[in-house]
Amino acid sequence: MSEPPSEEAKQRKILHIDADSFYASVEMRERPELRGKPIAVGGQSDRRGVIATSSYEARKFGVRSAMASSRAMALCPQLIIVAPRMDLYRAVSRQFHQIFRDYTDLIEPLSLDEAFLDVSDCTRCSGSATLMAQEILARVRDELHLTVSAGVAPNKFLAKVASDWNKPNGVFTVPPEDIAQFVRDLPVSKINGVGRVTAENLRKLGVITCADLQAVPMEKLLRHFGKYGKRLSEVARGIDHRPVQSSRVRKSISVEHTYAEDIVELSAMLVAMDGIVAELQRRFDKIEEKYFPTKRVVKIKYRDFSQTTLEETIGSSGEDWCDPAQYRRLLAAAWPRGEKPVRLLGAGLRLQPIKHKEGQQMLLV
Ligand code: DCP
Ligand code: MG
Repeated sequence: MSEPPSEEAKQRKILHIDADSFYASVEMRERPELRGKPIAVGGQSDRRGVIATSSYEARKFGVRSAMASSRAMALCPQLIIVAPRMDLYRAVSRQFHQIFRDYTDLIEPLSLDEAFLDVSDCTRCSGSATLMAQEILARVRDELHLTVSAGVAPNKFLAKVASDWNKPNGVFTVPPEDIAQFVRDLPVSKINGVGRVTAENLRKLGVITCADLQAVPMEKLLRHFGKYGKRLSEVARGIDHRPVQSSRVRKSISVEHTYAEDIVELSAMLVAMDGIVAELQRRFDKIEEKYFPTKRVVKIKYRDFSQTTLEETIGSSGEDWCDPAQYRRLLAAAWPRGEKPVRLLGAGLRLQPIKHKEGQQMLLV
């Protein structure tokens, strides 16, 4: 008789779920007059003036995420651009997660519209991950009037690739016995983490598909890509041991800079602070879907290594969290505590995960 599989060898069942044209679909659900039209979310009024996403109708014209709104309008003059409503999308995301939790608690969100679910221990649907995915799609459609797509596979890498395969509103399963065939023709650019630069470096080695990558000796991969070479070699064969991790909760985000020469004048510190806050803003933008800032923090390390921090609760919502003027004001208030030349300045935000606000703004559908 065979032994029960060890934890390591146990076949996992992973779902990757990704909403279809997420922000745009939510807007079309809320505003029926937009349905069936080329629409985009983002744009004009947004201070960055870019498209966050577009409806599938708009995509036919080439309108894409991260494109300048002016270019999108040139491609599709009848395009309707609506302003994003993040609170609404957060509320919808929580509703997705409520459905997911009927299948597992092991959920790793990647963004508001995307998550990995480890359903290995779920007994619903006779334990069939594909049936669970189909049921989730049907529930999202019936209960939330939106569509999502799902990838089903024994690991995160394959599940994520697969969720794109039958998009929109589709499920694609990579069963263990199909892995070798599935990866063979897969372009390496589909590997999560292989950006334009890595793809180009791989191309120079003659590598376009995962089959090409499998043929490259490990020592060559290590030479060209360092430690990442090992991971590349594994994913090329469809291997990925990363567990699904319920999200790590951040308590704060900060940017610090140590200056080559101490800064003596407060006026120069204030100018330097603007640069630090710009970087903080850039980093916070990447996680803003998951956290609310609760406090601003300024840190000063003086020439003699003594240090001080000053923090301030952020008041009403809607204010600009990374407002440089607010950080300058805090710095000007904190510096006189030591009144010495400064070797390091820092700016940060204390954070609260958005899920803690659950229930406060539930959307009625
Ligand atoms: N988003 C953004 N800026 C980008 C990419 C995305 O603001 N450069 C936002 C808007 C999207 C949401 O994130 O609606 C989800 O991103 P996806 O990449 O999953 O794109 P969509 O869900 O819009 O479309 P798809 O159907 O291709 O998943
Ligand atoms: Mg999506």
